[in-house]
Amino acid sequence: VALENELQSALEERQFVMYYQPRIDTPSGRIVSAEALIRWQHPVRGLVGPVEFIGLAEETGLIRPIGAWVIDAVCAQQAAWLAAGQPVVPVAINLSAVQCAYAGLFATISDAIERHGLEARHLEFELTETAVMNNPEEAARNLRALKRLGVLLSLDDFGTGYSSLAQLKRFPFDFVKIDRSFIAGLPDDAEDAAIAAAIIAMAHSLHLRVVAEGVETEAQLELLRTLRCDELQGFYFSRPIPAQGFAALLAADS
Ligand code: G
Ligand code: G
Ligand code: MN
Ligand code: NA
Repeated sequence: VALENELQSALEERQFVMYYQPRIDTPSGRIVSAEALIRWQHPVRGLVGPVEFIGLAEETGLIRPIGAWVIDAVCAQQAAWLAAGQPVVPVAINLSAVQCAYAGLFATISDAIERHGLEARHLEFELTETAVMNNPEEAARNLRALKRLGVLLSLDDFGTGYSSLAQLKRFPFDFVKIDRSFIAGLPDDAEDAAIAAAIIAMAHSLHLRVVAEGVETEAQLELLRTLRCDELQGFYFSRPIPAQGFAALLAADS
């Protein structure tokens, strides 16, 4: 209960902050997008990661106002970079199951885009297969409306749920993100390599681009390049970092 009360006041006291982790285009090595990841700057505990509070936020319904704050904060950041004439890449926002099943999700997102004078192509949304399949009808409605608006959509943590890519083809995804549990064993684990190769081949046959998450070594990068994985994300390139640091990385890369 204490943490729940604190989570409620965290929003009012502006204790949340967004970090950004770059995503790299495999052939060119350039930064082509970023994933926005929330952190809680707690007055006593210090920087708290999302695994410690997103679950509670989902259970208590606080994920809706927190999620709306995340969407607004990322839009405000993108608008500030554009206004400053800095290079901008699409930024991907994670959506939880509760958010994807919420009938007001589309309005929350389209209002924020409009309010900040952004274009839809400046944003991407990441959803897990579990989140989508939790309420497939509402998720499909939200995703189709978002796709018409022009945002990018990615299927996050792919391979950890129970659905097949063929089943998910009815949702308008642009990217599949291979879960980092399959990347960790590369290049030596033959089974993980076979799974990664199969996901990439099937995604490509369905005209989806593929992102590998959790890339930590040069050897993983080399294998993923050979497998024609389109984009890479992981500590090998950068940890999630504050907005200013990300802007500096992007400026140096442009
Ligand atoms: O950032 P890592 O650094 O710890 O993120 C852990 C998990 O928290 C990931 O599964 C990620 O999808 C989730 N997460 C991070 N930021 C957000 C957010 O803004 N909203 C939601 N719903 N989940 C997030
Ligand atoms: O579930 P989702 O993919 O949204 O979560 C992203 C999470 O993965 C964040 O917690 C982020 O900090 C973490 N992450 C990003 N890159 C790496 C990496 O190279 N290795 C590991 N172990 N975790 C990573
Ligand atoms: Mn994600
Ligand atoms: Na993921």
